[in-house]
Amino acid sequence: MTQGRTTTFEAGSAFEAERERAVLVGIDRGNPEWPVEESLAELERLADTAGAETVATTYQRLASPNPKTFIGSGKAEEVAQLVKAHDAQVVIFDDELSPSQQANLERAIPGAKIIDRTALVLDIFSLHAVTREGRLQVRLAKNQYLYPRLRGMWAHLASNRMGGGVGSRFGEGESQLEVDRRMVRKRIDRIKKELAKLESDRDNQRKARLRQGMSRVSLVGYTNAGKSTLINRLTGADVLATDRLFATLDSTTRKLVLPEGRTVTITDTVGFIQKLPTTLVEAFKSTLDEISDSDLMLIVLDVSSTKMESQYQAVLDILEQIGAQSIPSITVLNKMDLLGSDEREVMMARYPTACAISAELGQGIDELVERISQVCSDSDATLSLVIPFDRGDLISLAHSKCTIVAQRYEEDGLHLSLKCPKHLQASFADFAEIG
Ligand SMILES: Nc1nc2c(ncn2[C@@H]2O[C@H](COP(=O)(O)OP(=O)(O)OP(=O)(O)O)[C@@H](O)[C@H]2O)c(=O)[nH]1
Ligand SMILES: [Mg+2]
Repeated sequence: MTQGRTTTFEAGSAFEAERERAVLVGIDRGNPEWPVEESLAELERLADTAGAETVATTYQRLASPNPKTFIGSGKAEEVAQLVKAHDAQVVIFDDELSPSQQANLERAIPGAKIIDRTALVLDIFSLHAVTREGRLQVRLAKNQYLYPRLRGMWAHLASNRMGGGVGSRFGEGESQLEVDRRMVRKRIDRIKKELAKLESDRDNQRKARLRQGMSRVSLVGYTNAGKSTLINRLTGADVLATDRLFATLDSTTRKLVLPEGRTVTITDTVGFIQKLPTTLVEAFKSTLDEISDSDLMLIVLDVSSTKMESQYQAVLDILEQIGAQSIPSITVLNKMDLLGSDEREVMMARYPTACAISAELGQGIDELVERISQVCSDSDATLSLVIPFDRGDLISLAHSKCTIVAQRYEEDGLHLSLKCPKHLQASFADFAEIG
């Protein structure tokens, strides 16, 4: 027996009526971390961001998706009825559909475009990508997503009535419906090559920062947690911070001078979401490398979200996926201004080592900066060195970037005891004092 629930909405204003009308479909797997209603509510926000109005949502309780049609065939019939009743143009599934599921659903639900969460997220990414690298990364992800789905998808998009709108912004040139796998493969290779070029520029910038011995701090967190608001607050950057999902796709790096004079870099980058498509994680590798190459992560949490803990877990899962799980981190409880004083106490008791802030109001920022200083100096090593006098470069590096504990001049050079940031240790490796 199938169980489930259907919710419908009255059409909104005339303006909304012009937006694409969408039916959302999920599966209730009985997952307590992400109850299906919550996941569908998030899907509705994503649909809204992409420009679709949700006219009905429905779900079915299933232990695992039906391999043929994702939902059961009876439920698919019900969705087809919903589409008719609400004059919907698009049906959005809350999980990634396999190419054959998608093709079968297109047959079972005629007259509507069938897309999944992945296509929707890709769609938003393509709306929000600004830089050349961001656009290329999105194009890569889309083409990789499209590749196994070519037949079904093109046949579907070939119909004029279905073209355009949510889930179909597949970039320039993609209206050439006759495109075949070989061409897409070629395109993927070309994009990868272009990205590799850009990546080497980025690598050079990163190396330059490394040579300067700056610790690299990255902001990570669920989309809409307040990362961009925080980088603006910390560094006076003017990154767009707004109440919409995936406002930031492109990384921004700014310098921050800590109270003791040490300069670090802070990088704001793309936010995470549960069920983040793997194609996106792969395509955004160089952007995500900003995180996996950093020395310290500020994991920004939105305390006003009822899903904060599940969002935190989703962030930790993705950090593991990109190999960043063991980078030192500070948990930052953001939007504390939205909690009442009792709730604040509960929150602080639950995360006693976290930093509580309001990026918006600038509360708790000094303490956060203090914590960043502490963690950065924790990784300093104490070195005893003898630097020959003809290595003025190293002597000045030591004085400008390290904390000198003691120094004395001897015949063989300058004897130094210093606290040295991790990145600079290699520069001094040949000059360790022996004995
Ligand atoms: N009340 C309150 N709102 C905040 C705070 N920090 C951020 N916001 C709001 O939360 C929304 C999202 O903020 P962003 O800084 O854009 O979030 P983000 O993490 O960069 O989001 P993405 O770039 O989409 O991943 C904006 O409307 C901010 O004004 C805060 O401390 N308190
Ligand atoms: Mg942002």
